[in-house]
Amino acid sequence: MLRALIWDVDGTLAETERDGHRIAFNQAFAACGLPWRWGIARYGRLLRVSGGRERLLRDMAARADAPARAAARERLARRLHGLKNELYAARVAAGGVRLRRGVRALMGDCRRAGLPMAIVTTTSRSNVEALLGRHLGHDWTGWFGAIVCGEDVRRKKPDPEAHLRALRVLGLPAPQAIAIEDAPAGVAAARAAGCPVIVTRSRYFARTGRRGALAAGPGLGAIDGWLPAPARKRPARPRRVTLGDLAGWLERQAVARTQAPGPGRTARPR
Ligand code: XBP
Repeated sequence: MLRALIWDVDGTLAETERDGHRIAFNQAFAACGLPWRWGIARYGRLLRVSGGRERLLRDMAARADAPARAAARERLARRLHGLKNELYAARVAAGGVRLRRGVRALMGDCRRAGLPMAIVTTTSRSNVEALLGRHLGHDWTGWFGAIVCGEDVRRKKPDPEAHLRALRVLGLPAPQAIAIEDAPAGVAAARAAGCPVIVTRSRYFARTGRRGALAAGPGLGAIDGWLPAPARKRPARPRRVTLGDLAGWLERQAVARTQAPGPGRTARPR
């Protein structure tokens, strides 16, 4: 039975990376007088590293023109990261980053049904505040039973620490809380925490696999392209992923498990 929804932020709620964080990083480099610029493809490769400060350090490790000493690199990364977050917040406040289609509607489904939601992200809290304050209103924190951000954990995704923390706060067992993620690291984190996962593919993670997930598709704003397809009786509307679809996917998995051959069970003849 579905008892909570756990939302990832970057890539899942909004396409924050290419036109949000990446541009803000480049503005921060320029503001600090650095000639560094992250192009779209390069930033995509850097996204394998969770956490903006960690991403900066990874990039600096490969640069001849970065400070040689680790302590100086760490200082520079902190300065750039703080500035990047300010620039990102300004960009979001100016309307530069929208929620993805279907996100707000699915959140509305949850609120009407009284289903608890959580935010589980390894991005900084200030970025989540900027994005959700802009799109859900000043009382957005009241929408969520748990909000876990990058500062709240020692180990970022793909480690399950953030998901486990949210589950503790919600007081729910992992198998009853569906996590919505776009990137392989997020899927791995949620799976390691024991949560069933829905994959909503994003621009940078357009090929995240369905393996280990209940379902995967191109976004919550459409029902075409999802595998498995939502099992609806009628009506076929709305043409977006609904809470009923999520519950249906979870139920299908439960049925498949009871039918799977296990110790002491034999496969049913077809
Ligand atoms: C996304 C991240 C973050 C953002 C940038 O996490 O890994 O690093 O790219 O934000 P998630 P910060 O998919 O869990 O939302 O610069 O604050 O790290």
